[in-house]
Parts: sequence; C-alpha cells; structure tokens
Amino acid sequence: MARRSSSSSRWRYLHPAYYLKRPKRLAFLFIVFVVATFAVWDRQSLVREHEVSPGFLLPFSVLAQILDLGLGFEFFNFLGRSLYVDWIYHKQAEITKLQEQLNRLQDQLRNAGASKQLREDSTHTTDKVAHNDNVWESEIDPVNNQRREKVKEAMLHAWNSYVKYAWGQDELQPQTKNGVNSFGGLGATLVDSLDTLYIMGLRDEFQKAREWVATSLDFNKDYVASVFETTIRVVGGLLSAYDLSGDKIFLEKAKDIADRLLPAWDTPTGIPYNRINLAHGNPHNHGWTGGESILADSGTEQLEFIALSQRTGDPKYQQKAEKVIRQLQKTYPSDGLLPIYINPHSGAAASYATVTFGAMGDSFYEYLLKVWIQGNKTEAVKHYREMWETSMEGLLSLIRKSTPSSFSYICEQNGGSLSNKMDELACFVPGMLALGSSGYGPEKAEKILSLSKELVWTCYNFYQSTPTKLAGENYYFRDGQDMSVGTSWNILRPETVESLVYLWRFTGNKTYQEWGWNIFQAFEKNSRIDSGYVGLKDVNTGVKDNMMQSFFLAETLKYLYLLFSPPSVISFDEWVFNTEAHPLKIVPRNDKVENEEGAEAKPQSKAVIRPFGRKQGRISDHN
Ligand code: DMJ
Repeated sequence: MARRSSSSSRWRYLHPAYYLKRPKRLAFLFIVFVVATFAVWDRQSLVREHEVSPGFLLPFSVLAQILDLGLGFEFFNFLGRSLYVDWIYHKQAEITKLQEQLNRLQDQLRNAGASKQLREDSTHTTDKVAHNDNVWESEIDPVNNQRREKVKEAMLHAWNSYVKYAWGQDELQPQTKNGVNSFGGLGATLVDSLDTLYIMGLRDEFQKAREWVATSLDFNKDYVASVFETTIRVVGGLLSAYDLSGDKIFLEKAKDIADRLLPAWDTPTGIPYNRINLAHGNPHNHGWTGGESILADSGTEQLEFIALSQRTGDPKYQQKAEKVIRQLQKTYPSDGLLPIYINPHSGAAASYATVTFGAMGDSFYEYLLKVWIQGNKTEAVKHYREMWETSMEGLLSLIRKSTPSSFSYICEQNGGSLSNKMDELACFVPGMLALGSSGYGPEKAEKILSLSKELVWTCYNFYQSTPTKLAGENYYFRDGQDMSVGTSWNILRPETVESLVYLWRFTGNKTYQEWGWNIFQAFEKNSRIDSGYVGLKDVNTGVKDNMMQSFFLAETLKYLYLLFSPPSVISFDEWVFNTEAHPLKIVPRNDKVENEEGAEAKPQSKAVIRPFGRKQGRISDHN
C-alpha cells in the first residue's frame, strides 16, 4: 500500500490539476521555460555582450521573489551562464577557424598579387621586391605596416648608434658609448647589418656600409678567430649582401676571409679545428674542450661554403664543408643525436659529452635541413635530409611536458640521463620543424607541425613568464613548477622571433605576429637606451648590461621586420637563411662538385649564378 501511494505521488507532478491548485509552482515552471527559450533563441545578443544581461533576468527574478519561490537573481544568472558558456566556447572555436581560413586566403592573395606584379613589371628592381612591391598589402593591413615601420625605426636607432660610437668596430657598448673588437676587428656589426639595411630599404645606410667594406675591411689580422662565428657572421653576411645587391665587392671579400679560414679543415678526418689565426693560420681547438671540436662549430659552415663555391665556381669550399657531413654520417648514431664534442683526428664523438639542441649543438641540426633545401632537395643532398629526419626522431625522445601547465620542452641528455633544462637558443627548433615538416607525408607533417606549435608556445612563455617579459638564457622545468629561469640574462637573442616568422608563414595564424609584437615592445621598454640597445643582466630585475650584440641587427630586428611583411619578402621558396639570419639565394646545385671522399672533383664553371639584384636580372631568371 505504502509503495503504491509513493509511486502515484511521484506521477502527480505530471497531472495538470496539481498545478492548477498550486499557482506559485505553475508560475515557476513558466518562468524556467521562458528563460530557457529566450537564452537559446537570443544567443546573438548574448554573445555580443559576452555576459548575461542583468536587465533581461531582473523581471524574472523579481517575479520569483514575489511568488516566494526562494529563487533570487543569482539563480537566473547561473542558469543563463550555464546555457551559453558552452555555446560561446564553440562559437569562439568556429571564429578562430574562420580567422585562420581568412588569413590563409589573404596570404594566397598576397602571393598571387606579388608574383603577378613580378611577371608584369619588366623594370622591377631588387628594392621593389625586397621592400616596396607590396604597397597594396600595406593598404589592406595598416597594423602590420605600422609595426614594420616601428621595427625599421628600431633598426635605424641601433644602426645610427653604432655609426656614431663604434663605426668599423665589431660591436657597440652603448652604456659607455664605445666600440669593442670582439671578433678581431672585422666590422662584425657592420657586416652583419648589410642585408638587414638592404631588405628594409635603408639605401643610404647600405651604401655607406658598402664603402667601408670596399675601402677599410681588412682581414689580414693577427687574431685567433672562431671559424664558426666568422663564417656565420662575416662570410654569411657578405654573401647575402652579394645575393641581394649583385655588388662583386662582397663576393671578393667573402672569398678572402673564407680562404683564411680554409686551413682549419685540414685534419685527418676533415672535421675542422674551431679556431685559426687570420693572418698566420695555425688552426687548433680551445683548451677547455680538451682538444675536441665542437659539434655546432664544425657543422655550421656548409650553407655558406656551398654558396661560395656556387658563386665563385671554385669547388674547394664546398668540398671541405661537405666532407664533414660525410664523415659524421659514417658513424651516425641510430637516434641521430650527437654529443657536442667530436674528435677531429678520429671522428669519434665523446660519449660523455652533452647532447643538446641548445648551445654547441643547435645549428648542426639546423644545417642538415637547410643544406637539403639549398640543394634543391635533390638526390645529391638526400643524405642531409635522412640524417635530419633521424635526428628529429632523437629530438622526439627528448621532449617532455611540464606540470601543471603541460608546456612541451626539449631536455638535454648527459650520458644516459635526461636533464630538464632548455636553452633559449633551442627556440630555433620550432621554426626548423615547421620548415622541415612539408618534406614528410601528411600525417607525420601534421605531427611535426603540431610539436612545433607546442614548442613555440613554450618559448613565448619564456618571455611572458618574467617581470620584464624578456626571456632568460635558459630554463629549468621542475615538477609542479612549470618553467623557472636558470641563467637570468637576456642578450637580445633572436631564436624565438625567428621561429615565429616560420610559424606565421606556414600556418597563416596571426597570433604569432601578436606574440612577436609583444616581444618587440618588451625590447623597446627594457633594452632601448639613447645610445642603442643593450641586453639585460637579469630579466627579473631589468638591470642592463653594456653590449649591443651584432646579431640583434642581423637577426632579431630582421626577423621582426619579416614577421610584419608579406611572405613574398625574402620568400622561403627562393631563399634559405643561414643561422645568423643571412638569406642566401637558392640556385640550381651543381652536382659535379658533390665529391665522394677521395674522388677528385671537377671545377665548376664560373659565374654559376647571377644575383637577383642586378638591373637586368629578375627573380624568375634564376628559377
Ligand atoms: C647567433 O650568432 C646565431 O643564431 C647562432 O646560431 C646562435 N647564437 C647567436 C644568436 O643567439
């Protein structure tokens, strides 16, 4: 009996008579029905205001109070929020997707417009290609245009400060307003800046620098130089200036300095010594490496030396540089991860040494991919791509996620164990992955690109997580603490903005431009002083150092400028950037120079390429 009466009392709520006798409950049901209907039907106005309108809910709340239902405004606010929060989430995802599609279409439009203009304009000059062929683009995207002008103004400020206080010397010390010759007096900042000035259309400044190169750049210095630094800054900077302007003086100078570096490769294995006296030769290694050669220092000359052979017709540079990779290939580990020390006599890697995508390892991996691109992805350079892909499998094994926020990061490996440390220098990796992703099949490409996006998010947070919004030199990842700054200086490094350029160009997602803009503003706020730009001794306190690194002008500002320029400006299809951000023109590879060990290479014919800056030359002539 009792059971039947309980079950029938449950069904009584469905009987209309129940509500007719209880008007308050009827009114409550009615209110709930109206609110739900209104919330679903009127979503457009809700999302516009991004909040449930209190005016909309108030009458219902008051009515509920009058009817003594014990339901206040908070109840209706909660009801409304629950209904549309999920909806807004989905709408935002749709908006992001549409935005990405729009960006892609805009890029296609830009590219189509740019190449149409190149075809039609029979009198175009390099300046137009590098700088001004996108006037219409500036019109459709005034924000980018404004930002690009700000970056250009920053370059002018850095350059003018260098001109005023350190002309012809390697680097400017802005606080004390003097120059220092940290690279032996090769005008490192000047040479590093040539292509940035050119690309930004700073013609007078470029001409003045060109005159100094022609009349005052003298490599006959009794100075022990770093083969790596001299190659990436000086050889790379001069070759890039040659490719852009077509001015032979740059090629002559590049050949002069490369000839002085060349004896460094005269070792039993062909793996170079990392130091050499520019006037007297005598190549050797640093004492602190125990006589070993450093991986990045030995495997980051290939792009420049291949380019030099292509432009001079003399195969010797390319032969020396390519032999290094063939030598390493002989004993390449199955995970593609090489320790940072290699013995130049035996070719053996020092198993005790660190494996890292940061300092002393980084650009070795970068060049494996880029030489493959420079070599037109042909059979002759297939082994570069194979070695790079092997190394990327190794890289995957070094990826970990932080807690609690799941930042992906790249560990270092010491002996058998992983260390949860990542250098800001390793922030070139996202860009490299994006650049290399298209060489894979679709599924793998997607995976690699997605890792690239995760890593660049981490790198951006290296910046965002400090009080100055500038990244420290390296980071540690400890359980439950995400990232924390290790070495706390910032020396105006470019790697994160470099990766942002690649990510933006390959995804069309303008978020990467926003991130770059934030980083630029942090440099403006913390690093700019009246006499140039300085690094920070500590990104937590903002205390400044006294050095304007030459790569700030060569790389950081150039990449920022390109981030706000259309992708047709120094397009990745036609140019490959060396590790100091000097773009080298991709030209057909002369495979006669490809020299298996011991084989005598035939010399290339002279004048293999015509740089595209010559008046009569057009980009399409060289494709
Ligand atoms: C530059 O000289 C090059 O990018 C190099 O590959 C790494 N270090 C600096 C910039 O941080």
